[in-house]
Parts: sequence; structure tokens; C-alpha cells
Amino acid sequence: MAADAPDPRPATGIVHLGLGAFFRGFGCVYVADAMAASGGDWGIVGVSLRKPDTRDALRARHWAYTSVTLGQDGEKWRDINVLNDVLVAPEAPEDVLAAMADPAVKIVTLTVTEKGYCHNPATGALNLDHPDIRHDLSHDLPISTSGFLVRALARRWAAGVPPFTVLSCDNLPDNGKLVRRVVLQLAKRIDPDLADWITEQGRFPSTMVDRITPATTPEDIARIDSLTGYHDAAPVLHEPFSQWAVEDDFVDGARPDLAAAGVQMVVDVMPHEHMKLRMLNGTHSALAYTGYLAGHETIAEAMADPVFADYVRALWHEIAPTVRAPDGVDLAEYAQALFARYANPAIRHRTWQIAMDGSQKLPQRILGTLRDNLDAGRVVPGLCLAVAAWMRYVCGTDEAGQPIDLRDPLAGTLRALTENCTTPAEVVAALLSMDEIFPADLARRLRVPVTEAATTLWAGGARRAIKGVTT
Ligand code: CS2
Repeated sequence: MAADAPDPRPATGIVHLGLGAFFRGFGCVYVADAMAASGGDWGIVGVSLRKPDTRDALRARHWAYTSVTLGQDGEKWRDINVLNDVLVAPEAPEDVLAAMADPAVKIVTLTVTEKGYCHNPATGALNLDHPDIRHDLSHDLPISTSGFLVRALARRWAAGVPPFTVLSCDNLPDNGKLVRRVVLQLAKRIDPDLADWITEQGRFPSTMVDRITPATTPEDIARIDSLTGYHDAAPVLHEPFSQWAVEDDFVDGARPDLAAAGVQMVVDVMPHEHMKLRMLNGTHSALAYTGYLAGHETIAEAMADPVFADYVRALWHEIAPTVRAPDGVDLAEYAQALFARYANPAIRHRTWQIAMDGSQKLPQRILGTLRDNLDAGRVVPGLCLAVAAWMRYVCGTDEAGQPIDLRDPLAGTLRALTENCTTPAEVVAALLSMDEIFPADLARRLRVPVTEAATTLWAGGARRAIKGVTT
């Protein structure tokens, strides 16, 4: 190809909101593979909803970046070249809306994390008191994810352009239904006719996404530079494993040939999601809180500690009876494969990273499993200990007396509720009163077993408490 040949990148067909490491190491790779297999104009405009860091780091390489697979047998890398532009929403909300309203764009993908939906985690309804939602109800240039979706859909509706498909790639049950619900709730308040049009014509397929993608560190960047021989300020690192199940329900059927890239195109994603959220994310969170408290920096470090290895096995034992596995999947084998993924020493996935935003994660990762077990009359000390460990963690001090850098959208409330408590029982009672996390009936049923777990945890530390539930 001549040196001055036009840029060979495909034209844009996707806008992605929430351009973090996960989507760059996951969705972008699948889209690149789908285009390599079957063509199509599915270039991606990435949007950062808050900070400019990713855009700034990607700019020098014109949005290309290195994707690194962290295998047991070493690191393999490839260049990913599907991003056509990166926008930073607070700097240029108008540009973001214009990109989303472009008729060539057929899909808006999302990885905005649990808190990005501005919903009540216990009910799934849009939180109309959320400051970003209040803002978006009265301004044309939005801040929130649903604000961008609704305002961009409004522009398409006004221009007679079909809606884009909204494809949530966040770890939430029925993520498509959730985003549809919050979008419609907001749209109804802005213009009920718009809401009717979205109801009729919009598509919100649910997905299950799975690839462990720890945050990239400065040491990783230096190491990858010497591996590749060029400087990349924004490489992504991830495990070899990857699984994406997507409901095949797109506006006008317009989508990349995802199946050619290995995506499972399914009619009902629920069994996949359910299994993954409970078996993987549930144990991840349990290990994150207990592991952090006990001084384990990463999941792999915790897995190398036999007490924690026993704990995760005990948890799967408690979780599995509540899971309806997808056809052809054996839950014991699934758990065994998860164990090997967690234990991969090449993955430095910090317990602190997974511990973030627990108030938004607990309901779908652990509380649903707890409820199903209680309904069936089963005693589940491992899961109760996980809830107690989250409570101990959000009190803000680890077992060595060091302060915890607590990241959670409800951090203020968590602090206010716990700071004057003097006993674990008081902490449990105070936190169980948060009905946006614990519905009242569940809180009542959890009070005794979680207080029991908390008392042991406070008295003897996480490691000892774990031994108590595994022996
Ligand atoms: C993790 C997930 O950070 C977290 O909360 O549990 O990001 C997890 O690594 C992915 O869901 C794996 O697919």
C-alpha cells in the first residue's frame, strides 16, 4: 500500500459509551474479529463519560492500542485498530450526541458499570433523585448514560432516522431490560410520544460478558513497551478466556457478524447471565472483601492461600443449587474452570478493584443467591460471611488498622450509618436498613445469620472466620 494511501479503517457503525479497559480488551476485539471475518463498517467511536485520560493516552497512536493476553505460558499481544475517534462527554456533549444521532451508527454499546444506570439496585427503577438524572430532565445536553441515550434517540426520531440498538455490556442481570426501563422512564418524562416511539422501534438485547481484565499499571506499560518495541500509553491486559452471549435482537438486524468472531448469538441470555453473575461475580466479590481484609492484594494471591481456596469451593457449593445452568453446561466443570482462571498468577487483579461499588454489585451477585437459598431452607454461612465482610470493609479500616480507600457511590451514606456503631451487631443493623440494597423482608431474614458472621469476623479476622465456614 502506498505511504499516502487513505486510512484503511472501516467507517463508524458503533458508538461506545464508557470506554474503559474492559471494552477495549473485549468488545473491540470481537468487533475487530467480526470485521476481519465478514467485513462491514463497524468502526467504533469511543466515549469517555467522565475523564479525558483514556482519550489522551490513545491519541498518540491514533486510537490504536495493544491488547495483551496474559496466559500461564507468557504474554501474547496484538494491535487493535477499530476505534475511529475518542470523545470526552463533559468536554463535548454536543459532539457525542451528534455521533450517536448519525444515521450510519446502528448500535450504541455500553460499559458504564453498575452505577452508570442511575437505578435503584434493589428495584431496578431509575433513581429520579439522582443528581445527574435531575440535571438531564431539564437540560438538552446530558450528563448521564440514559440522558445521552434519550437525547440522541430524540434527535433520530425528529430526523426520521430509525433508533440505534442499545447493547449493554455491563454485569447486571437482564441488562437489556434494565437499560430499556431506565431509558423509557426518562423519555416518558421528557416526551411521552418519544417514549412510545422507543417502545415500538427500539431494541435492547441483553448480553452476558466475561473476560477478566485487571486495570493496567505503569509497570505493565513499561513491560509491554519492551515486548512490542513501541510505546503504547494505553495497552489493555486480559486473561485468555473470553465469552460473550448476546440476544440476537437488533434494529433491522443490523450488526457485525459477531458469531463469526465466536460470540454466542442466543434467544435468551438469562441462563448464561445468571450463572456468570452468581458463580463468577458473586465469588469474586466475596473474595475481594474477605481477601482484602486478610491482606491479599490480588485474587491470584488469595487463591494461593489454601484457606481461601477452600472458601471459594464452599461458596460454589452454596451457589450452585440456585443456578439454572445453560443447556450443556456442567456447573462443577464451570467452577473448576473458574478456579483455574482465578489462580492464574499472570493476572494481577486487585481485590481493591473488585471491591469497588459494592452497594451496586451485592444485590445481583450475592443477595439473590442468598434469598433463593433461604427460600429453600438452606443454611449458607459462606455467603453470609461475604455480606459481613462487605460490611466490615465499608466501615473503612482493614484488619491491620489501616484506612481503606472506599470507592462507592453510596460511600457518604455508608460512612454516616456506620461511624458511630460500636459493635458488629450495630453495624449489621445499620447497613441492613439500606433498602436500596436490602429489601426489607430480606434484611429481616439476614439479620441473625449475618450478625453471627460479623461477630466472628470482627473478633478473629477474615482468615479465621473463613476457616469456621469451611470446616
Ligand atoms: C469483577 C468483574 O471488578 C469486578 O467486579 O468481578 O469485572 C469481573 O472480572 C468480570 O465480570 C469478569 O468477566
